[in-house]
Amino acid sequence: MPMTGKQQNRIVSRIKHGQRLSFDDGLALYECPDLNRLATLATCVRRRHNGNAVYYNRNFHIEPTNVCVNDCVFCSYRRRAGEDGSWALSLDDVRELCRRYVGAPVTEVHIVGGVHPGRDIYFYAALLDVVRQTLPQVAIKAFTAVEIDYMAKHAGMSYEKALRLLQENGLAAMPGGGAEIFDETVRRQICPRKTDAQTWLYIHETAHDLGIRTNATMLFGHIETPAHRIDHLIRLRELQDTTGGFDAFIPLKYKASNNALGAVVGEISTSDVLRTIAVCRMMLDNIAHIKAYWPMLGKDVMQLALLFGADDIYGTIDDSTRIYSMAGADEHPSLCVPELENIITDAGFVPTERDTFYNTVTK
Ligand code: V47
Ligand code: SF4
Repeated sequence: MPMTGKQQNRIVSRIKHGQRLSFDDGLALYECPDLNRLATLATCVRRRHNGNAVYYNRNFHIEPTNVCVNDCVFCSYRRRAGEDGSWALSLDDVRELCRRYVGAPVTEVHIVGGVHPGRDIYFYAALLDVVRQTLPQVAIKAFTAVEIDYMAKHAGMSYEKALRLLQENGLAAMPGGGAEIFDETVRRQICPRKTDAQTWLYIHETAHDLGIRTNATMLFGHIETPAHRIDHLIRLRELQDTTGGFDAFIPLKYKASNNALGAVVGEISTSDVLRTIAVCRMMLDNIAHIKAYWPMLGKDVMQLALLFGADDIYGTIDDSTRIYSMAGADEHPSLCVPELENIITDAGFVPTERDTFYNTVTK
């Protein structure tokens, strides 16, 4: 049902005064026929958090393996051990990969992969140590809560002990993957074996308590409804009220190529993507940054996303991430700094290089 004039006035007034939006407000925003209106409102919120800055960082990815014990139906990336197209990097492979960046101005390495049944927390602690020894200046953002869950259970450790061990070996921050959609009925259908919502949130809470900053994601545009998305955002907002440990939120648009779910659902339109980014910006009043993840959105939509509340266009990723290319995005995602800066300037914002913790990097 389209939003009434009264509802619209209430939401506009709440946004102007920096007041929290309710579940119903979020749903009403999804019904708003006027996309320009959403852009204006989301921009009002983004300016309060970030002024005119649009952030980027210089990073690269390591994907240690695509072998995974889970079988999420949206995943194009996962393989069984030994299957064609599977990989599992050794510690020497990781060292070799890191050596390519010695002396390069990267400030972050992002490490995410599948949940390999043959690799335990001690392997991953050693992997962190290899990265730290090879690139001591680079902040390590590694392992989704799903990977941590498996490592801890496999080692019979509490999440706190597991996270401490990884932290002692160089873990500085955690990416936001594995959150998907928290609603239990949707989760059972799209990722039945994955860490449940409560555990995902608990692992992030534990990380925050240990001083490990984290991100959060939401995989949208598959079988979920707007109500499921708003519920997801509110669960994150509640945890953030308690810990303040989330730095950024990344709405991830579902890509339909080469995965089982793609046989049943297609991909949503650009206007639905932009609407969702705007609603995320408005609902998550206590998370400072919204990332438009360009390897998944493409460069043009990423630039449009800046007008719908996003303030971070992620990094200068080399062609090292395969999660999205295997799901139908660009084959070799890579953007250089002048290109990133032009995209930001052309959209009317100020390019700002950041480190993992959103400190400005001066050139
Ligand atoms: O959780 C998997 C998603 C995530 C598909 O924290 C898909 O800075 C779309 O953690 N279509 C992992 N998405 C990626 C991740 C991440 C990405 C960017 C930035 C950060 C950060 C973290 O990739 C998974 C899942 O939601 N994903 N398959 C697909 N077909
Ligand atoms: Fe495994 Fe991640 Fe793919 Fe799920 S999305 S099957 S956890 S690699």
